[in-house]
Amino acid sequence: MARDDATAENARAERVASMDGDLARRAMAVLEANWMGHATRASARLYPHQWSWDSACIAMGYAGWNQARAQAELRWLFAGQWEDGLLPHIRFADNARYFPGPEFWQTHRSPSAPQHPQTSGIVQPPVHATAVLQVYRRAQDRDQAKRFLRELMPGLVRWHEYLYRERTRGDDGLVEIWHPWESGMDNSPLWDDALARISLGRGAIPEYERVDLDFVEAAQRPTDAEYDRYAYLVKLYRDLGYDAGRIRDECPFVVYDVLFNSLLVQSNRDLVEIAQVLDVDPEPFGAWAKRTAAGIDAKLWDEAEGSYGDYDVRAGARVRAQTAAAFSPLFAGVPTEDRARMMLERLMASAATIDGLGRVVASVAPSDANFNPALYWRGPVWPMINWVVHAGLRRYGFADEAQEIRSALLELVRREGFWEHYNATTGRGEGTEQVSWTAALVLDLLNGERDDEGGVHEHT
Ligand code: 9WN
Repeated sequence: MARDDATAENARAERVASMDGDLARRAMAVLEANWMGHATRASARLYPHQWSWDSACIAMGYAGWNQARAQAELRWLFAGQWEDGLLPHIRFADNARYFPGPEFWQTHRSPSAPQHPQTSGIVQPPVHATAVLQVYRRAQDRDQAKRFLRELMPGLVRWHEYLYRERTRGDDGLVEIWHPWESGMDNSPLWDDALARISLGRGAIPEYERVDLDFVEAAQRPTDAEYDRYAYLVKLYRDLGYDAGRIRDECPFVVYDVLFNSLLVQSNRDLVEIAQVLDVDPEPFGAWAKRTAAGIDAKLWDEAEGSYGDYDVRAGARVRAQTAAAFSPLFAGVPTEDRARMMLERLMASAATIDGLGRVVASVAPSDANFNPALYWRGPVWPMINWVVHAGLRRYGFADEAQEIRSALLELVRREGFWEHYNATTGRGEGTEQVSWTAALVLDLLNGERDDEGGVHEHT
């Protein structure tokens, strides 16, 4: 970097650090502590590797104060991409303790997996094109940032091509997930029925040992029965050599998830913009966005309920659970204005109210029978979900409600620090601590104050 650019970047880092009292500085310190020299571990203790969707969020957090880091983060992730385009949900660091580690995944059984680096063999929600574009937008050195776009675009395209090639069936434009971990919302009640249908005969469960309970109370983590099924599905995929065609036929867990598909629509829209910057034909990405948005509207909207939701492909039925994922189509500009208004009412009625904070989005609606304020994806407040909903509300012009959620989330973090999630009744920080994407999304929200209306795109 030229001296002038370095000075400008330092000046900007200083400006960012002084935002919101010491909140931004504290957020930056979390990322600094989790920086491994080439990428950022998801958290200080429980998650010592690079996670796919965390990493995209982390890059957005770095983008406003350290472009070099933001770009390095995404480059490192994409260096773990498989030959068939699969972007793995974990890129492993060496010698770190976590279950399931590379010895359990055994991805060498797939001809597409890289020998090095070691990775997992499933995916996470596709928020990467959105992250790449955000990094570009926040860059000061436009030429360099354009080179970064040019460098990352092929990997992004191969990633989406993989999803449309291997993860669709029929022509409804929706992509499917094959593991609860692929949703990013591991023990959400969304998966209860699909997992309950998996009966594990003698010898079906591979040998494994949980590590997570060494770090976090069991009451805030998935059950052993859930872990048995998570491990069983991984074993099934590795036994099938991670062959997508065979998994598609044999997998007992196949879901069209509304959050995953909504993030994909937005990522496609962002690919359109990236293509335009690079003077490349944007049409194929626009067509993907349109197709998947239409699929969400046709298959995942329930008129009687007035809500979007997931679809269990194996059961041939909608999934009944009131989770925050239902609001994610707002983020991608999918619903009509009428539907958006219905969603807004439902959202604000089902939000969590924590003493002195105003409303914030709980992962499961407090009125849902499965709601548990402290149990991971079954109730607690997750920053990423609130970030998605906040952007969705702004996109549709629901500025006051967006502001309410933003303020409440930031206040939770100010009070408690950078936790994985926050108790939906008491607001206490729970799960694991020193969490990178919590810090990064706080930085992005603080930075967003300075953006033009929304930092999200027009509703198309
Ligand atoms: C499994 C890293 C990840 C997040 C997920 C969150 C949790 C892992 C786990 O942590 O999942 O991928 O071991 O519980 O559910 O959303 O990406 O922060």
